[in-house]
This record gives sequence, structure tokens and C-alpha cells, in this order.
Amino acid sequence: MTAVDALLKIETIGSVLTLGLNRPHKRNAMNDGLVLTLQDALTDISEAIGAVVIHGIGDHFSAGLDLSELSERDATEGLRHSQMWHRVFDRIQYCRVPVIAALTGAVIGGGLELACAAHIRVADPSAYYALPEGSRGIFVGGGGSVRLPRLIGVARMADMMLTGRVYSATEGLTFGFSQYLTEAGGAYDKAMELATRVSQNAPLTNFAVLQALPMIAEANPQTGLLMESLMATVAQSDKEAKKRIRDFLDRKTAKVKPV
Ligand code: 1HE
Repeated sequence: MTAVDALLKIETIGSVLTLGLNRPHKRNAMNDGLVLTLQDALTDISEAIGAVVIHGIGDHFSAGLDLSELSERDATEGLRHSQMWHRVFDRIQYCRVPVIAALTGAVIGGGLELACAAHIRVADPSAYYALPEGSRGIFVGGGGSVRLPRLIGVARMADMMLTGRVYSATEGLTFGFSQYLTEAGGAYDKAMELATRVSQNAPLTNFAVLQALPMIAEANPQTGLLMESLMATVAQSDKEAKKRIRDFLDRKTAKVKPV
């Protein structure tokens, strides 16, 4: 096993790059080595890759920051560390291709921050969500205060941090922690199924959804509407869009089916 494998199991399955957090004996707590290995794996992703799945090896997605590395850090080192996490998790959020997190067991602290940077979260019933930072005397540092309130609201996040409240997988689906809840043990397979599907989208559509949609949603409405029109114009003038629309009109592609 190489040093990288010992932290992150990297595989290519068809058009999907899978990144398995590989410290199960530490419940996939993230030390600097693991976070930097994630950064490398997300840099210059090959053109053959159309989606990424991040999952946890073993029973847990991640128990968050490796607390054993925290004890000796001073304020300056703490600031640099948080900014390093921001850089790496930004690489997930602004990835060229969609990133899907398969969530099982502990999705705690920095593990939840990592999950929030992904575009789609798929949980199985074992998943649970917590932010024990409050009881550890620390604060989120991996972008959680920016990303998580946009999913679940500031009040719910404040409650989690102040009281140590833990949310179950079922509650997580209701409140927006995950977009999918599978049967027991099904998170990875469902994440792979979705990853394979989204990797078949037109690249410009995925670009628009990953890069333009979040900016438009945060912009003032007039700016947002202008950006939307420009993005729509670019996407629909691409030859891939023309081909896909022609295929639909010629009845060569699947229709939308009711659920
Ligand atoms: C760890 C960590 C960790 C486990 N850092 N070593 N995160 C937390 O506060 C969560 C802390 N972890 C837990 O509450 C529990 O470990 C779990 C609920 C996740 C799992 O419990 P369990 O009974 O299955 O395992 P365990 O026996 O507690 O842990 C197994 C080993 O993993 C043990 O080490 P060992 O050498 O004694 O075997 C634990 O010490 C180790 N371990 N979690 C270091 N987090 C950018 S800022 C982000 C801020 C945060 O993420 S704060 C939240 C930190």
C-alpha cells in the first residue's frame, strides 16, 4: 500500500473517480495528510472523468478534524490550517465535474463540512450529523458556517453547535443535510448510480449548474437574471445541446417519466 492509499483510496470506475477516506481505525478523522491528498486527487482531474464520488472506508464517513493534530497549534497556525481546508473544499465545490458524497455513520464536524462542499449528498440510514465543536471549545473551520446554513438554516446549525444536537439520517433528509436516503448499506451504490448518470450530461450544463447556479442564487435578482440569460444563451448555442434536443424531437431519447 502506498502512502496515498493509506489515507485515500483512489479508483477510477468507468467515468467516475472515487475517493475513499481511508482511516477507518480513526473513523476517517481528517489529518493534514488526508486533506492534502484530497487536494492532489482533485487537481487536474482527467478529461475522461465525468463525476467524483467521495465516501468513507469502513462504517463512518468522517469523524471530522483529527483532534490529535489540534492540540499544539497556535493562532497563526490555526488560521493557516482553516484556510488550507477552505482551499481544498473549494476545489470540491468548484470542481469541473459534479461531486457526490456517500454518507454513512458519523458525519461529524469537518466531515459534515466536507460533505457540504459536495454537490449531491446520499445517505444511508446509519448516517448521523453532529457539530461537537461547541463542546470541544472550537469553531467550524472548513467552510461549514458558509455552506451548512445554506442547506439547513442558521438556527438549526446554531442549535447543533450550542447543544450538541445530533440529527439522524431520516431527519437529515427532511432538513436538507442530504438529498437522498437509501436502504441500509446503499449509499455508495446510489452515489455511483447518480455519478454515472450526471457524467453523461452535456459538459456545459454541468458547468452551468456547478459554477453559475450558486453564483446566480446569491446575486441580487437583476444581476442573477442577466447572468441566467447569458448562461442560457451559451448553453443552448452549444452543438451538444442542439444534438440532444434534435434527438428528443426525433424520439430517440427517453421521456421524463412520472415517479
Ligand atoms: C479520532 C477522532 C477525531 C475518532 N480525531 N481521533 N470530531 C469529534 O469531536 C468526533 C470525535 N469522535 C467521536 O465522537 C467518536 O470517535 C465517533 C462517534 C466518531 C465513533 O465512535 P466509536 O466508538 O466508533 O470509535 P472511538 O473508539 O471513539 O474511536 C476510534 C479511534 O478513532 C480512537 O482512537 P484510538 O487510538 O483510541 O483507537 C479515537 O480517538 C479516534 N478518533 N474520532 C482524532 N475526530 C476544520 S475544523 C473542523 C472541526 C471538527 O471537525 S470538530 C469535530 C471533531
